[in-house]
Amino acid sequence: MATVVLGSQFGDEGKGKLVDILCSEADVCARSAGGNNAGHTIVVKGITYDFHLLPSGLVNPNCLNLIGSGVVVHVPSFFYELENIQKKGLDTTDRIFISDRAHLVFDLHQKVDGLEESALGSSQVGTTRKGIGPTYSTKAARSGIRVYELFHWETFEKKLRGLARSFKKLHGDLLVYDVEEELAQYKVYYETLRPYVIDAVLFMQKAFDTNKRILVEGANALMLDIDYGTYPYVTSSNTGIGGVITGLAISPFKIKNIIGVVKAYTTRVGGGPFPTEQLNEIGEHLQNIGKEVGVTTGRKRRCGWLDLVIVKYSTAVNHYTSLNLTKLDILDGLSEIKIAIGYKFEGQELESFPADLTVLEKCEPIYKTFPGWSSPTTKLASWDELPNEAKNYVDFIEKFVGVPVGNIGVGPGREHMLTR
Ligand code: 2SA
Ligand code: GDP
Ligand code: MG
Repeated sequence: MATVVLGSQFGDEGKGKLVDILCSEADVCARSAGGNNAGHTIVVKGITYDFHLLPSGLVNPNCLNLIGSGVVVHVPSFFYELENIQKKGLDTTDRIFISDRAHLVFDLHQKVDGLEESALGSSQVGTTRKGIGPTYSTKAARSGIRVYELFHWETFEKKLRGLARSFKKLHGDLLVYDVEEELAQYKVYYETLRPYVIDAVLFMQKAFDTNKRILVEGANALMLDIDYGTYPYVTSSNTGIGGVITGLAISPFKIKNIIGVVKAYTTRVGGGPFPTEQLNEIGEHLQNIGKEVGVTTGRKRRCGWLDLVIVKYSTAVNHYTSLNLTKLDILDGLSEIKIAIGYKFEGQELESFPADLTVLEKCEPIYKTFPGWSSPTTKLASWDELPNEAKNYVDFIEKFVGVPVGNIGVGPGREHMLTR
């Protein structure tokens, strides 16, 4: 059976930490979508690991790791990240595999990502510039290049040259790119990548047939989903449960748990609507105390109050079976804490989260105010030890969303997770 961990807000909820904890009871950790735009930080025994493209299951020595068919792979970043974690002492031998059906992200895509963003002027999406959008675009336009194609050198070379020519036609002199340089790099990867590439459909089929415990590590989050997020301020993949099923060829009947990771407040990186954003000292406080800085790009994350309209909508799309509330400790010491429980548009309360961004931009959140707690929660070892005000905050979230909160994060380390 499989357990799936998904981001319920705009990303950076703390999925990596939960995945690492759950990997002690998993045989396979798999990524289903996205690429090295993701940034998952894991802190184990004082060592910090940052994962981007690689699954976080690599921290656990008994876990096999799969980069699934729905993922887009920038090969230089794959090797760079692998070397980095090896230097930190992780043995990755025979524990990381890439689907032969995954698409390749080229330096070409990354350059085009930058150009497309610049062309948008003030309505920039604020992408990570890792080439994710252009790669999924070429995939949908059927001119993308899949991992296995690298091993058919002549066709590969022809296709990459063709891709470069068509982007050059679009962007002219603005595109500074040398196809020969990229081809020369891939001549090397032709040999070095081969041992990692597998038929991921067969791999997953065998894993299920032999009752392996599968853990799926979601990347990004539901509000960045290409279909259900705040389009066009989204990433270019299905970051929700749909992407897990297509990206890994998992039977929906084999998914036992879908854990929605919910940060105790809200953050967003890049552009796009954010109804509960606090452009004031509260936002700055959350940003500073929560150390809200992008793991991939180093950008400051925008911060605001918890928005349960979003978490409820996200639950309606992803069907969480339980929630992991994270970073509750960051709210320690605030005299009062707010939660958005509804939106008002032109004086009327909306029934659900709107698709129409022109409506969303004009929505006024309806807040419920909670008393804060003064004592620190980070060193606490159990739910019972939490201050009553913190327990009330968690209880309210659980009741409002209608999904049990199974775990509560009170610090970045593995040990900072309370079970309820
Ligand atoms: P892209 O690069 O095409 O996927 O960007 C499109 C939008 O998706 C957002 N996005 C993210 N949001 C939060 N966290 C992400 N990962 C990194 C992190 C981000 C970073 O863990 O901190 O380091 O800045 C992530 N990746 C993509 C992005 O901001 C755009 O709004
Ligand atoms: P992800 O993208 O969802 O995996 O989240 P990130 O790793 O990008 O961002 C979450 C950050 O919060 C990381 O630096 C984690 O180490 C940290 N973190 C996770 N859970 C907690 C928690 O409960 N409390 C605190 N203080 N930090 C946490
Ligand atoms: Mg992140």
